[in-house]
Amino acid sequence: DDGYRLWLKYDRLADAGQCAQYQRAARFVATTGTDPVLRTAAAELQRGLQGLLGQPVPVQASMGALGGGIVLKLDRTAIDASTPNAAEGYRIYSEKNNLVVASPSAAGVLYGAYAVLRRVQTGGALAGWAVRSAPRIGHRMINHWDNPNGTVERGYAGSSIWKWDELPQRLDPRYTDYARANASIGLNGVVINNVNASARYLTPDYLPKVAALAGVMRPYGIRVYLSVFWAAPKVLGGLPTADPLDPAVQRWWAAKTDEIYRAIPDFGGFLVKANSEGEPGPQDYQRTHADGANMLAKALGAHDGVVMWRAFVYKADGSGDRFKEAYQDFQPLDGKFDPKVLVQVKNGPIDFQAREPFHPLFGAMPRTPLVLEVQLTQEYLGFATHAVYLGPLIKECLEADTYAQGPGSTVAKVVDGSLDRHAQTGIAGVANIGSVRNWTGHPLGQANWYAFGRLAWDHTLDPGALATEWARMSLTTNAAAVRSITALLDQSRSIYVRYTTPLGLHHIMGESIHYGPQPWLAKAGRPDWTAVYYHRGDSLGLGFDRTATGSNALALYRPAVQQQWGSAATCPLDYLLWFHHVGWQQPLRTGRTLWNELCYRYYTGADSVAWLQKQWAAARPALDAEVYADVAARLQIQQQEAYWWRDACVLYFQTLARQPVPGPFAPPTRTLADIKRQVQVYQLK
Ligand code: BDP
Repeated sequence: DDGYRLWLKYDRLADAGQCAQYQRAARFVATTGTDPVLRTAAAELQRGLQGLLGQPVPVQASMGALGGGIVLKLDRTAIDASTPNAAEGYRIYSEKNNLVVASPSAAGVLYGAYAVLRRVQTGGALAGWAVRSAPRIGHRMINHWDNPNGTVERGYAGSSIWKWDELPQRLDPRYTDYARANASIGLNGVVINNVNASARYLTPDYLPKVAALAGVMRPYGIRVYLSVFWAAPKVLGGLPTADPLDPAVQRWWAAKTDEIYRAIPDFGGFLVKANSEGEPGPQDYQRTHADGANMLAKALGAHDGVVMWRAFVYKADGSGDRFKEAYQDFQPLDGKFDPKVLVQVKNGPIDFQAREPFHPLFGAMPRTPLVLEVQLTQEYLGFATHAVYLGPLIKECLEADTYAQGPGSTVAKVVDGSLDRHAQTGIAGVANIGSVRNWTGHPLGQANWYAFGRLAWDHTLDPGALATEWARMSLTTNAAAVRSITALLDQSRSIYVRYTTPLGLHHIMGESIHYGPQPWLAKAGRPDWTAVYYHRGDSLGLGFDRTATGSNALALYRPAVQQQWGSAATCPLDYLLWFHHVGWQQPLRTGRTLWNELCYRYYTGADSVAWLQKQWAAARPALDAEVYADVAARLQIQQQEAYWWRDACVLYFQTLARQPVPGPFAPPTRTLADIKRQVQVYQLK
């Protein structure tokens, strides 16, 4: 198995009894009409069921007299209209010996069709099955960081899947399979290019190419969006400025937007990274992010599209606490954005670290719809060599309580619009997808794409259950094997945190590449790109004091949150060094001193990779040999690199703490100099 089919494998079910039951319930698929999305739903069901059940499943217009089939139908009353995103919801129920999949929209029927397939793939009964489901979040997006030259920023799975030189004439079949995969997990939007955007996509040369991709996505209920380069009116329009308040600039964007909609009538809208990491933006003209976003919203005019404006900004000079900067720029703009604007906020205040506290903007901008952005590509999580299942990370953020309107004001409720009654809502995952045959490089990385989509649909789902679902659909139906793979996935992120950044350490990875450890990094392009800026280690202790005696970033949160994290004595250890500078000899509530606890976590974390390997080995008899070997080899690399992280961090922090490695752990056999040499290799051009 080369992994290409993802979770849409549809191999013949092994259990003959079960198969026979499904066969009786899936003799045909009935649907009428010519709607392309409805046609997709029927075709996907046919394809999936024929594979799983090994019998012909004709698509027909009538349900016949005897029943025993699956009926797809548009029905405005299928989902209560007051349910958020009701139009995309589906209802599945039995009627006259048929299973009916009904929705107010063809896209909803498609999602229901995939739910039927998932049900069969995971062994649930079809007879008597009744379910109603609507997505809790409206814009469920994949953000590609793909460049026009085919590279992918922070991509570890080959090159871009988009072949610009072949478009629009040649449509790689992979585009369709990509659309199928997204639709099957409920995703409905794709930003096809990098936030560090090229103006190229907006040219008359490239718009037909983008339109061709949109044409592939459309029958799967997916809309295409573009990241835009803020200075495009200068680069493409020959204007002297990109000032959002300049009428010529406004006219340029309005005309460009009309041109896009002529080519792509269902174009989704714009994603913008402005005044961040060297990208131009409205602040270049002393305008605010709201001025910029609102200008684009006006340009969209009557078109059905949105602006997703990123809040990932931090001061160009690296002064201050980066933790606070997006908040300082954006929070005062709450209430100033056009209704077509959503502000897109990363899960944490710094940058996709293995564990971050939730971003303080969540709960602080009640009048602005906030899109949650998470990173599926493992930029800071070991690329495609470390197994890190992100379900728990995403869920941890969604469940974090902002206390914005008292207890229970979770990030999920901010994002799904229920807390502040927003109709526009969104969630975005930065793609971990590339041109390699198995899409994600690490075969287990597929689970991150999968879990993201499922949580985007319903954030109340359990990440462990999603891991099980994914493993069953993608790897094996053997129950014991699925259990050990689920355990592996479920624990993988917390193990990664332990051997890389325990106790709330963050941003101590290799310079620019963001791979491997480099906690000693003290000089970089700017202070907030170093490691010492974040860990603040010295002879006394370790950690960034973000309380009132330090940067006071903690004050950005509600009092109840401040109380939770505000005292080193009571702060959960997972967040300790995010907020406190703690003495090396300070006893923690585990009974160990900070230094000993740090060592304890690095050592046990690194050793736990052996446990991951054991889980994988236990599943071996039930796994495809090719997939087994691939993951097993990657786990070996992970083991080796976990020791690398451990030794680098223990040895470096030891130069500050001046304490021995506590028993029963043996001190590293290599020296810090050995490790630094190894890290330098990654910094060579
Ligand atoms: C950082 C990445 C950088 C991205 C940036 C972003 O290192 O490549 O451009 O995020 O999100 O983590 O804009």
